[in-house]
Amino acid sequence: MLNEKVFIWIKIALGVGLVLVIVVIAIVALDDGDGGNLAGSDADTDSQGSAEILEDATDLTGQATVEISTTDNLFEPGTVIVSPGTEVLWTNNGLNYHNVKPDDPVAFEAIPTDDLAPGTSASRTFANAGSFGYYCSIHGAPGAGQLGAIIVL
Ligand SMILES: [Cu+2]
Repeated sequence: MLNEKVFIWIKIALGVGLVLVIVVIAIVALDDGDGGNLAGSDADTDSQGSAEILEDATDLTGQATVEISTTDNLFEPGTVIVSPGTEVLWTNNGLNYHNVKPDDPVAFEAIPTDDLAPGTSASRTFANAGSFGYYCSIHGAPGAGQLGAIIVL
């Protein structure tokens, strides 16, 4: 009797263990799939966005330094095309405080509000090709309000 009960419990334990292993494998597999899809869709969105933006962009390729005037509340020119290695200099010509934050938080180092007070300038250098949308978080959000884009070709 005892041996039969123990055997049954061992069977149950093995069954539960197998189910747990399957669940863990399924979760890991789903996570991997999501991560891959997210990265893929981000890249797709960026390339499509830059293609649409290119028509309205100001071509400033071949210049070592490019200036963007920050006013209340616009970046002018809003979308610029520059060459790799270009220093982009934002100057706050407005009366209000502004900042420069990349749509993708890790795309480039943001320029904080304190570094772009009225009458001051701050720059970032764009070494690599890509499309770098940005915005002022005081007067905009990613893709809305006070925004611009640096397209490095
Ligand atoms: Cu602003």
